[in-house]
Amino acid sequence: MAYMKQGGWLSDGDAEGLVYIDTFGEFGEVEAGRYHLYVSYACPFAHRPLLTMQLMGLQNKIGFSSVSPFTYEGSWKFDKDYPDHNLGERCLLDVYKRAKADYSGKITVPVLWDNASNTISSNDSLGISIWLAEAWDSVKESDVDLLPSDQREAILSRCEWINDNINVAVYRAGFSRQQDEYEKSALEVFDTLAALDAELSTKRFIMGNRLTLADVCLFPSLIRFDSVYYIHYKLNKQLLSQFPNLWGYVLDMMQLSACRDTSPQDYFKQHYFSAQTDINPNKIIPIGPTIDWDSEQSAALVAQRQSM
Ligand SMILES: N[C@@H](CCC(=O)N[C@@H](CS)C(=O)NCC(=O)O)C(=O)O
Repeated sequence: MAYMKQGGWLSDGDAEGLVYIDTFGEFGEVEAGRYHLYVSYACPFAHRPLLTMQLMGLQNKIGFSSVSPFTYEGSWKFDKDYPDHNLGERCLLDVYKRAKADYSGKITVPVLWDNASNTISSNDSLGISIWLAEAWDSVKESDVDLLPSDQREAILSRCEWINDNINVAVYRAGFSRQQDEYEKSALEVFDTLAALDAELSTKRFIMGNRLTLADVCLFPSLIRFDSVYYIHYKLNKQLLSQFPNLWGYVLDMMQLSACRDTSPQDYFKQHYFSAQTDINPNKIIPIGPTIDWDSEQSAALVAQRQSM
């Protein structure tokens, strides 16, 4: 496991006994141009604040950079195709070091950098998304309300459920080291997908007819399913595209530029298949699948969802 220990880099260290000193989590004032969001397009957790920002139309107020799909010494790096547009650093660990020279912990995305206080505001994907949805509501340039106050608690509890049963559950299956552990985790994922498919047969979004943070948490795992998780994590009982309601939901979401622009399938595959070498030691990137988001069949499913 790669991480930092009191400012030193351990590309393959034993994390036992590591004291995680995580002092991030302070957001400053809402100010255009002040913050920069670091993500990897591959990471479903980083996808949350990136989607939130784009769905709210905050692209002109908050910048973002994606790290390269390819890692260096087991950690996130920038390169000429995926540069750090804010600080010009070469690796994400340098951004963490700027914030805290003796940082101990993992170098994870997302990171929200505050240019005014010259530090990391937060590296917690849901925390950043909630802050964006609430604190930036009055300056947003779209009419979505991702965290309406009348449903706040219900939405956040749904986000937590989606996190445990989908977002993290697919990794549990994919990184299993025992047959029985894998089978149990993989079957749990498919039970959850079946339940969600049934749920979405009567409503367009998770909370009914409005798009909320619950969808911002669910969509990132679904959009990676057929191109990555199905083969890489051996979640191959069924393709997501074989669940009619879940697939219609994904196609419907993909009509939004915020979803389409932040879901590069080739990048997803480049990262997962090249970086997670425990699972795919030869780093072979599969040739498929080819997904046509705009076929006639897709358009018919989208029309059906949009009339719900
Ligand atoms: N608690 C974090 C978790 C994010 C996370 O797990 N990010 C992964 C990528 S999907 C990461 O950066 N991993 C790097 C590592 O573990 O070294 C959040 O939700 O914001």
